[in-house]
Amino acid sequence: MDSIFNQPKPVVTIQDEVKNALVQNAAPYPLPEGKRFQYGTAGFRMKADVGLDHVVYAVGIVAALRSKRRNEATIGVMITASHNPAEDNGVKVVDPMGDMLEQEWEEYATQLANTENALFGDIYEKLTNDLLVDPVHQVHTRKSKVVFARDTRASGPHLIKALKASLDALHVEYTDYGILTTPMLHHMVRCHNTKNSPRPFGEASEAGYHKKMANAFKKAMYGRKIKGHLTVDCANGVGGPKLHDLLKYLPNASNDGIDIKVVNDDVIKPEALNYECGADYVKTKQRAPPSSNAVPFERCCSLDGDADRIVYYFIDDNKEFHLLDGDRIATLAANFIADQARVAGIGDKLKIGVVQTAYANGASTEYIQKVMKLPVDCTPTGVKHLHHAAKRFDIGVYFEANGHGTVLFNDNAIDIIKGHDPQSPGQKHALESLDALIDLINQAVGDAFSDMLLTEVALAHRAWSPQDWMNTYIDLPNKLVRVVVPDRNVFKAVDAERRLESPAGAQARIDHYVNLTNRGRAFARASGTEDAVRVYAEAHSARDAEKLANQVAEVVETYGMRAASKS
Ligand code: NG1
Ligand code: ZN
Repeated sequence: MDSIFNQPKPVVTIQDEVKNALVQNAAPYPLPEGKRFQYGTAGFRMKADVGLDHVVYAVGIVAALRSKRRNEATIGVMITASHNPAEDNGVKVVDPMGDMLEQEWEEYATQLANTENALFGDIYEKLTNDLLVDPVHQVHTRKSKVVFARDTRASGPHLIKALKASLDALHVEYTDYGILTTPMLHHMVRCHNTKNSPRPFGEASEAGYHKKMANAFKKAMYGRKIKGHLTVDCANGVGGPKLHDLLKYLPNASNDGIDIKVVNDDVIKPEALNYECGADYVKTKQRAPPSSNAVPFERCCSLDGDADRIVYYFIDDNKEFHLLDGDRIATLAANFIADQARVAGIGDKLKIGVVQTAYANGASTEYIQKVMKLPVDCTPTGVKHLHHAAKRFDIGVYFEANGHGTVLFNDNAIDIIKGHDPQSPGQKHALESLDALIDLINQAVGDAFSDMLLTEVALAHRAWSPQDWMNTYIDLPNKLVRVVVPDRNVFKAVDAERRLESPAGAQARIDHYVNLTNRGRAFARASGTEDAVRVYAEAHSARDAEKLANQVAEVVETYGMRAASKS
């Protein structure tokens, strides 16, 4: 039988007008000499003034191609460098359902970013033929669609100009959302692409985002009261103005709602961004931002620079700091959701699970498995891996320890929650809270606002103070070390990054030290965002965790040097 796959592949020629425009519009954004760009875990991220405009121009081409590949679905482009310093910036591409760009396409983005201006027309033609033309998938003349936004960095407007220049050359239909948090942009993308589907995500506007979340929050609270107030550190980033917007829609303290005190919301002084504040500062320094004026035993949380990450914390009456990180949010959320499902009478119909990375504290993993009796999956670092793994559950809760994460409800879970006939008022309450959570949780991507409101709802339902939450399990002391080596790429990790496959012999040395340590666990892996190897160690005591981390760091240094001297 003559299958269409046997037919010769047609060749598409791009009009000279488009190829020339691609080259001409790129003129203000040359490829800097001697630089090599790579689309990593967080897209492209670097100092904003060393060729990032060239990279962003190239990303416009990627987004246009990606939209065509997905039958002119709307693709997102976000300009942000998250928790990095103010002088950095970055860019990442958002796929149609609001998730991260498909991994295979990271390579095309890398190729385009490293292309000289003069070759943009030719590479566009080549990639069109390689990626879009096959006997079953024809390139048609409908326009690609892209939506984009930026955070509050000073370099943002210039980079947006570069992005528009390549989108214009390709006649892309686009919407400029101005300044948004990263998760808000993901929300917009998913709204656009689900407009006519059986499960529309919502209204693709800022007001639409705020209304959806505020209404879901009110429903999920179900008349519960929140004790005390919550201090939110916005890292002097985009989260500040956007949280002030969201607060206009949320019920306030005098209205049975939430009493939020916003701190670090200065977006006027560019250098203030992420400076001595924000989720990354709090997690890595293990201390409250000096500016937060934390009151003993009151809930505090910190967002990162683009508001896709959150950690909670409090200080006690000795001013001692207590961190409630992504692992804590995951356990709180999973526990709450599993309980509500049980009360609603649908617990046995739903497969609920938690996804973590190797950086999750061992005590949290044990708590989920042994006390909560839920399955735990471990994936490599980077939310795209966790997101993917979470889809294997009906309700998949995923969080990185540093506070990136969300909860995914699949169609089966949504159908069961919406379709179950409650047998008692208790069941009805629980079903309605679960239903509200489907909207409260930003299922496109981890969202600091949504995770914050979910945490508040779960604490209110349990009437828990931050200490009650802290007392659910005791973290194992741990230590994270950054080791600089001549070439981090010689360190190849396997088994969800928990073991080193190469350099040969290194893992055996690590195992040796781990086996000598009481409750010891350690691993080393090359960072995906920095030129370094990260070492993580935990043990029953802080001294042992530190000792083990130093021993493993030494193994990494030795094997790193050895590999360099051989090459
Ligand atoms: P790398 O640099 O690959 O360890 C870091 C974080 C990740 C994730 C990414 C993206 C740690 C140990 N690693 O990755 O969790 O957040 O940045 O931003 O926190
Ligand atoms: Zn971020």
